[in-house]
Amino acid sequence: MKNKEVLLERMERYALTTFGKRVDDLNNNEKYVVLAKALMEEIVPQWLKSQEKFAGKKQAYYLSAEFLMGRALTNNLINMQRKKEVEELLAELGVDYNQIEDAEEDAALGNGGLGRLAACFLDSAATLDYPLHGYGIRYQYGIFKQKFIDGFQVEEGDNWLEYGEPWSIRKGLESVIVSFADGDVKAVPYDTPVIGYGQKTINTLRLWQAEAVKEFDFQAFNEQEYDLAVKAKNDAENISKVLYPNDSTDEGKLLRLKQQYFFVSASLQDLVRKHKAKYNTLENFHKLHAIQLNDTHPAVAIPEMMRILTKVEGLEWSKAWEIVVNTFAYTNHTLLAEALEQWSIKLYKKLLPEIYTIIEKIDGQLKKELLAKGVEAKELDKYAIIHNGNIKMAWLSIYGTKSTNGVAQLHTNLLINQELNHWYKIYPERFNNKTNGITQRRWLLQSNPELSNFITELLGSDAWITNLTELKKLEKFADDQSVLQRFMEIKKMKKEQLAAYIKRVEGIDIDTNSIFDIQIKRLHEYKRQLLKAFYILDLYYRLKENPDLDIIPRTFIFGAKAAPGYFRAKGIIKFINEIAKLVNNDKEISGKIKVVFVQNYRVSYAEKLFPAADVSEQISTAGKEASGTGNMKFMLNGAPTIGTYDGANVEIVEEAGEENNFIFGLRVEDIAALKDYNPKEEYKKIKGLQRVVDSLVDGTFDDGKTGMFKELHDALLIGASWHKPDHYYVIKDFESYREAQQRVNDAYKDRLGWARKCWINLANSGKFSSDRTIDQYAKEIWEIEKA
Ligand code: 73E
Repeated sequence: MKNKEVLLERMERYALTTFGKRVDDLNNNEKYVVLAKALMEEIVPQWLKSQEKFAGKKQAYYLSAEFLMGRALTNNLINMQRKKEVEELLAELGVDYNQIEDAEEDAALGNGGLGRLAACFLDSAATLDYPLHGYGIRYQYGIFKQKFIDGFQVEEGDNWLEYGEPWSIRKGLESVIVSFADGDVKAVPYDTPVIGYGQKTINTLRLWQAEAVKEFDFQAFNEQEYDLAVKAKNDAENISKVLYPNDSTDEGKLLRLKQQYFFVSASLQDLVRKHKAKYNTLENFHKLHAIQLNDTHPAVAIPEMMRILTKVEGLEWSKAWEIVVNTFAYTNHTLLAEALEQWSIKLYKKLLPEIYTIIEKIDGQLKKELLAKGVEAKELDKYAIIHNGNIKMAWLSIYGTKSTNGVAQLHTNLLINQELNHWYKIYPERFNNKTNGITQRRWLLQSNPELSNFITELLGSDAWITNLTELKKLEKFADDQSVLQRFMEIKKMKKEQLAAYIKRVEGIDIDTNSIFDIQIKRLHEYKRQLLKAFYILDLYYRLKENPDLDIIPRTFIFGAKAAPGYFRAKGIIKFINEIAKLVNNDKEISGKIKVVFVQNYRVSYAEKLFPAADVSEQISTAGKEASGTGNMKFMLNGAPTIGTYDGANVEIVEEAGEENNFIFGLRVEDIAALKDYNPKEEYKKIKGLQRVVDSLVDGTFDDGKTGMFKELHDALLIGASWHKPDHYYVIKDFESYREAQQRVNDAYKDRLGWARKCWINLANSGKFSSDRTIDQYAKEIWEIEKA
């Protein structure tokens, strides 16, 4: 009771001093802000205390260009174990908690899996009492907001800071200067607390904002220099203006390189300054810091640290190299060629000439070392960091770190045996796997309280919240009808909640008795949303021909953003929206199938979608999805997977059994063995397929004269200058997918049998907690200890 009074008193104070009103008179957004501020007053002292307990101990740092945090309020309340109390307090004030929750903008400072993984890792580390802190960029605009107009994706800026962001604290006095060839920029840190479950440990996410070095210049300007002064200010601020909206592609743009160096240099300067203040030497830096590079985006940390150690601090090159290699570790997240970062020498020299010289020196050292290890001179090109006018960031990352890891076993095997095999031969001890994970606090406890409570009730304990393998004990209920019945009731409830939300925000009615078949992830050809689209269209035509076709009603749900410059991905969105229009408006089909492409898929929408799913679509071309993490979120909420043998799907099926999932399609080795694949011939042989593929060009659909549909059709049947026809095997896998979907339909008829599959997936999802992943990073790479 007392806590509540204190909280209310604090809220009243913030309402007065921040908004000049009483709490009663605030709108929902303002109420959200004062609530968060009031909570911060409680969090900050504990945060400071938590930092003290790690003083003098080795700590780990996660350098990432993206942190896809989503909303913080509910997550923080849950981890503080105060959600119920705050809900009650608000209720007493006549305020609905859900409306306050909904007033918070997502912190959408990431594209997809890579950025969300970083967020899950921070939650897990704090919960496990590991000192892990994030370093990144405080983008003023996160990933764009998406709308559909006439079925086309339209992007809008995500000005998430507009109405105030109460969780971060500007630490202006800890600003640092980052130097580029064209001038200096000030990096200002904003710190956000990362609260572990149970609130014992509170770590820090430090995001840097770019500002002009001297506001002073603005006051001193004379008329002629005004525009120059404004330009300098804009140029500086532009660095942290906006997140690049590309997932799994490399954009070799100057501003992107500036962003990378900006946050990396600021972060390293920050760490070095603090370390020196304490130890007055950097010789022991690696004994107290482990720095994980989230993909190659922060790989410039390697030469930057060499610069600081040798040129600023005066250490010997070889000593410095030893410190660097023993400090850094690198995670590879993709094998896609278009995602492997290569910066042009020209760009680097122009912006970071000193860093470029250091990279040259590293490259020279590498060649010597390789020759000494018996590599033949003619083989050196394969390893060269600088080659053909480009700098290969992956090579730099492997050579400059003690650890290179993949994100699922299949992915790591492909790295070791194929893509990076030549490197593996030189440094086998550096390579390891760390299968991704997700935090059950957000993806079950927060997003599915109904199922969470049921689990706790059955287990007689909530230990699963911090030890997900406890769920294995649920397996003994797999044949308990009353348990399965309750599970189905909860699933129905989550479907109703989702349906109500979809009705409200999309204006579409969906039938909660239908199978909710969901594919939510970035739009990319390799993820094959098009395969699902073709399946739906084929099913539609089959239903038209045979109204008695025996199917369980289905709602096909998609959520995906396409990179604004990815023409084909946008074409696929338009195509699916055209199919949705055709299917949803056909009275003859009504009640059988429906297609919904939700707008602006993001973390807070995901929290509503995963718990409501009956089927999880994980249908990437084998070998292309490094891990996937959405697949784990579905599993944790008890949805079987229809998927390929790719990424972490392999491990999901290993845990939950093939018989409880729906595996189809070519495997990695099948694709490798394919010869003379001719989709133009093959698509004619598969019943119904030609009709749906040709719907792209035969006038069935209208792409508004953009040429999008023809281009998609050509990509499948003719190919393009940069790829063979159907290089993601949509046509090749179609029949196998359709057959797997038939198995889904048939299995769902047996309601209890279906619930049993869901249940066994849930019970075996323990491995996919990011708590397990973080424990492995902490022990096997970072060598850090819990508080
Ligand atoms: O398979 C996912 C993986 O689960 C992978 O595609 C994704 O990372 C996830 C987390 O490990 C990923 N994103 C990027 N590369 N891999 C990427 C590349 C460039 C820019 C932004 C993101």
